[in-house]
Amino acid sequence: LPGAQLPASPAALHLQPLARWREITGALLAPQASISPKYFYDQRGSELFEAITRLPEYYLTRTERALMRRHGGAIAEAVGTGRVVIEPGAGSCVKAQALCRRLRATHFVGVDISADYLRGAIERLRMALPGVDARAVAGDITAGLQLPPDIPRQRRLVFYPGSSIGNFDPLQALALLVQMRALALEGGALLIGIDLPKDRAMLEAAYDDAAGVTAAFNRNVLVHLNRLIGSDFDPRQWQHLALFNQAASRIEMHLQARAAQRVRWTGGGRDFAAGERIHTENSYKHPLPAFTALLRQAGFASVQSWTDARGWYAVVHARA
Ligand code: AVJ
Repeated sequence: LPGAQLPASPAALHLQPLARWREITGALLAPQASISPKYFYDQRGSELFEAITRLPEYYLTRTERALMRRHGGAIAEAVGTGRVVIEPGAGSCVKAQALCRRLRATHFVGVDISADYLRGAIERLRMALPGVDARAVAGDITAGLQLPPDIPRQRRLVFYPGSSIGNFDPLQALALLVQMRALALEGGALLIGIDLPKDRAMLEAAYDDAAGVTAAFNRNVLVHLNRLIGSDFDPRQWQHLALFNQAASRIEMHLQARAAQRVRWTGGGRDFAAGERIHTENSYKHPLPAFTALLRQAGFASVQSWTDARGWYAVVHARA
């Protein structure tokens, strides 16, 4: 887009870290345009994701919850009680609360980039479990997180439920698992949820529900970007796509241009052809043996797992 001019008010540019602007616009300008799935979760996006977890087609959340209930005793026995539970991307801390109760955890550390939301969640956890020393830490584990020095170094358990690891390609996932092992320290452990490979129709329905909630969630990323980089995306011009890529064992979400259009943002822009796609998310479905191998590569030992009767989902415990 030659000669793209700055908008009347380039204030957005000053309020944003330049690094984020560069990251977002760089990805939009690549031959295959993409948006990182981390930008799904503004206020509206977080609400839409909550709604997704209650959809009949989205089996993940309720399958994990049932697994944690059904095997809660065995999991607690394997993990051990009196743990220091650390949850990266803690969000509402609802799952952590159940786990901390079950494990009679001594400490809980919720880590999230959205610090305001996290503080409220930690407050609720403290009310429900007054015996637990609960802390909110603003941070991002993918960016080399440092915990406050008074968090005990013994008996740490990194908790990463919800199959969020699926958003990372295998190499990034390996790097993240290495980070988690470093966070757990010697004698610590990881408890992680993963979604398993399954029938294409079932996967595609889970990411393209009949009520259109996932489509709204996908399109909302454009509204969020409009605020972040001062872009003028029209979400109605973009069609939600969810496709299972069998070779890579991942669900891909895309936004496909309904017509040729020009999108401008602060300091730039791009033309999109009709039918052109922006890749917005990968959600990997790791076979359990492959994921176990990844854990071992990351330095974890003695991997144990629990799977539901239908083989849809797994909760995995690995010692650091
Ligand atoms: C939050 C990454 C686990 O991949 O299933 C839900 C996000 N995207 N529907 C997933 C998501 C579309 C979700 N994770």
